[in-house]
Amino acid sequence: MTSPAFVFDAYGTLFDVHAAIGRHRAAAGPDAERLSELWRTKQLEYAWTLTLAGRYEDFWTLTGRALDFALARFPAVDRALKPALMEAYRTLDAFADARTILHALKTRGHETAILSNGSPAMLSAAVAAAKLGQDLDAVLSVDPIRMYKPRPEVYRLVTDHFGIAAADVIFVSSNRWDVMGARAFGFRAAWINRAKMPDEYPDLAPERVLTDLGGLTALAGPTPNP
Ligand code: LAC
Repeated sequence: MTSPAFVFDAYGTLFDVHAAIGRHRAAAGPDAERLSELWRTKQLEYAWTLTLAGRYEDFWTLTGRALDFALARFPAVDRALKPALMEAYRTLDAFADARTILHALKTRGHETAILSNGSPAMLSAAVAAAKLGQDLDAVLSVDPIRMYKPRPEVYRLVTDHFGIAAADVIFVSSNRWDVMGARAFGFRAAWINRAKMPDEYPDLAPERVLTDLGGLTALAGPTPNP
């Protein structure tokens, strides 16, 4: 049996997208959480709608436009925070269990990667800031093919890169729509349901639903003897 490759979504899965507002919550005021939610919602919406329209702008540009919209929607938040929020997004905090699980998977002999809508520059800045690079074999961005997940062409970047079959990939995402896309392509998948959201897409279900990344060790091979 081939040892599966573990491929991770970036934003929301390894990196906490709400950590940017977390660094500036006091300055942002009482609308901080709602601003952060709308920022994320619009960022994803722009990626999906442009892809449906056959257009492409990179994810950093869309992240900035989504923040412009959220700031306009919540005018009590000082617009002058935009550069600081964008810089915080560039170097987001990783979830506490991200480094540990990547290291555990590498130690067990699995290949590991990120597959993300993020642009190459923002992904390399986030990976470096969170010190995740040493346990990642690849950081794959949609940017070369100029379309966003959940297009099947994006998931194919993984099988092309590693030269493996879709069934030999365990895709890990906290975004249920991304798990749907991965399953539709033929990956195995684990859904990290940190927020305890109700399930969706019943025909394209994950193999495991976990509350954090640590539970992935149940899908990994045994720890090698020292
Ligand atoms: C990503 C976004 C969609 O990293 O979370 O691809």
